[in-house]
Amino acid sequence: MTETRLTIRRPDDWHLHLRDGDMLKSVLPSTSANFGRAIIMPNLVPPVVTSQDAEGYRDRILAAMPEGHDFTPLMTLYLTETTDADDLEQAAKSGLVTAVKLYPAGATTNSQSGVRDFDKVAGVLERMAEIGLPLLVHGEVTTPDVDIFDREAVFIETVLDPIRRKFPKLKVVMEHITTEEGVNYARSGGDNLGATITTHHLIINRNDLLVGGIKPHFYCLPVAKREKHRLALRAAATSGDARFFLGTDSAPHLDQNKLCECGCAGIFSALNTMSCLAHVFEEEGALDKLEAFASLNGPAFYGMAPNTTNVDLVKTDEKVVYPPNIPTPEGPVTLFNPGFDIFWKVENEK
Ligand code: OTD
Ligand code: ZN
Ligand code: ZN
Repeated sequence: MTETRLTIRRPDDWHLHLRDGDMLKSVLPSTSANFGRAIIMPNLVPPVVTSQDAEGYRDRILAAMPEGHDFTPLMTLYLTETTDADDLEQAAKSGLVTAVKLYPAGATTNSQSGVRDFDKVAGVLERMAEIGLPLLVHGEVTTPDVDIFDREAVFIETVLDPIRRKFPKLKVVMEHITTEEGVNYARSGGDNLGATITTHHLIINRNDLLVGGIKPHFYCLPVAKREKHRLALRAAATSGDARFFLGTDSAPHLDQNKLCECGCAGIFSALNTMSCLAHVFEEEGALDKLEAFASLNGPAFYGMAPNTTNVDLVKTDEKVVYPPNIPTPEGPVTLFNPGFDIFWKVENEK
């Protein structure tokens, strides 16, 4: 049996949905087994808005952690038009909160409390620029006249670029970019602009979602785009460029909430992400860039040190079989199916 082994620093996930309660307990081990840290998205119902909310949520995550796992949740606050700049500053300075998340109202799952009038958050953005707290943006406009496939490109032009011009010192992460325009805009920025890329957007395009029958488990927001965009994302992720780093956007929903007339957006990929990424980077002849994407560029952007332990990615001739779904007390959550056989597995440092 032939074996290829790649040792990299333990990866981090710079964009993750863990939910709460039973779902949190069910999905957390998929991440905490292999990742050192993750930026935890605040779109609970109700959202994580105040430092007190973040503290409570962090404690619930830590309480749900399996024994022996060494994982740090990095908390975020959900920016609303009434966010208190002082509360935010205190939460940042105490280390409780690592970033603030901007959702345009209605852009994705549980984003009803998001921002409608950007002038109302100018004071908070000013403060964040001052103290170096990053703003993470879900970069899609939500006005009904803009086609869903154009929402990212229009957001960059009409919202993101004006914000960055108004607050040139503000650190910004373009979350889960899905287009060539997103890649190009991230490349045009300086070192205070970063972009996360999901595993699934490196693998699926909109044909995978829609051709030959609709695939609810490939439905996520931002929606997968045409092939040229997927190729642009692959080029960016595998380039080694420090502005691009992994954010899985693993977003679990019960199957029953995806397989219905109005199915939820979100792909659960935490469990097999590193295996899928090794496959993608190998396909691109860029295995030597995987560590930068998954383990080095993210911490560098956030001003943190990389993890001190390693993981091994090991490829053998033997197929790695992941379960099709994971159980929760309320029903199964389907795991992202990349559409190719997986031969890479993750081994934790002994
Ligand atoms: N996209 N689903 C969810 C969030 C993300 O935009 C996102 O970050 C979710 O279910 O929370 C999704 O498709
Ligand atoms: Zn988002
Ligand atoms: Zn997300």
